[in-house]
Amino acid sequence: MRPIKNGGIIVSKNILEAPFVKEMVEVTTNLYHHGWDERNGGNVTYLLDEKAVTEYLDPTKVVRNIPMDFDGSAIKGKYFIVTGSGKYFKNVKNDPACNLGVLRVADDGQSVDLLWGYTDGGKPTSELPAHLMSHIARLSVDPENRIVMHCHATHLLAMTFSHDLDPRAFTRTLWQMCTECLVVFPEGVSVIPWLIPGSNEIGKATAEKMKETRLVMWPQHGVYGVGRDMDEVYGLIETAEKAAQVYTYVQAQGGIKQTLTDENLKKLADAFGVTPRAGYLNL
Ligand code: 2HA
Ligand code: ZN
Repeated sequence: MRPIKNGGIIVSKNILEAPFVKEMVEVTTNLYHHGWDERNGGNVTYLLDEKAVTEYLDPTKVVRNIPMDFDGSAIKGKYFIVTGSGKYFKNVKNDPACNLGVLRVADDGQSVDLLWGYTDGGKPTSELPAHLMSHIARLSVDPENRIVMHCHATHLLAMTFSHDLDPRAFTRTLWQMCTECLVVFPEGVSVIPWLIPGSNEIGKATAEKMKETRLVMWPQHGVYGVGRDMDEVYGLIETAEKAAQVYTYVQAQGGIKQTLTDENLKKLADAFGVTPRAGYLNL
């Protein structure tokens, strides 16, 4: 809590009431209840305006400095709220201060300054490199991007075992499973090779793809999504996951007998004013 002078009266703004904390609590709870983040699965990072942070926290009061293993100079000074390493999304709502942290990328670019949270001495998610690299990449193509979200969406994950991993083929199947998919992610989804989680290598591969698509599949692991707000990124993952669920049922029911044709998809794109990824429709 930070004491603030308001007309001569000292008041304290409770960070637990901050909209960005509430949004993090809500989204992690939803991810848990969908079954997409078992145990310590999943991680979320949310880029915050300095002004929003300083309403609740004194930016000169650094709780501790936490080293990181990659170069974040491109976003030094930027503030994020980040889920904690090893923390269970199931527990965020009962103890946000232990399971979340507000941090600023330090001037050296090699560490972060913790301003609030991780009260048990914890650290930011082990996927911080993939997240921050994805923020940097995404901001280069969309300056309004704020959120990177990773989860283990069940049916999407399952599809990475049974479906061709070619991004065009993967995207086309998702587009065909629900009419809304093409409208929600006309740029398609990317797929990276299987790589070690938490590594800079997986961070670089993910971030590179984030310049082209807001959804990136991690085979045999899960999905990454980005967006300007929680609704956008959650909605993206939810829509792709629903399509993957339908695909699972369709396969279980004996396979595709009819589907959306490329002509249907083209008409849909025209009706909703979206441009399907070039070369992804056979027209
Ligand atoms: O943070 O999901 O990919 C837990 C994970 C790692
Ligand atoms: Zn994961």
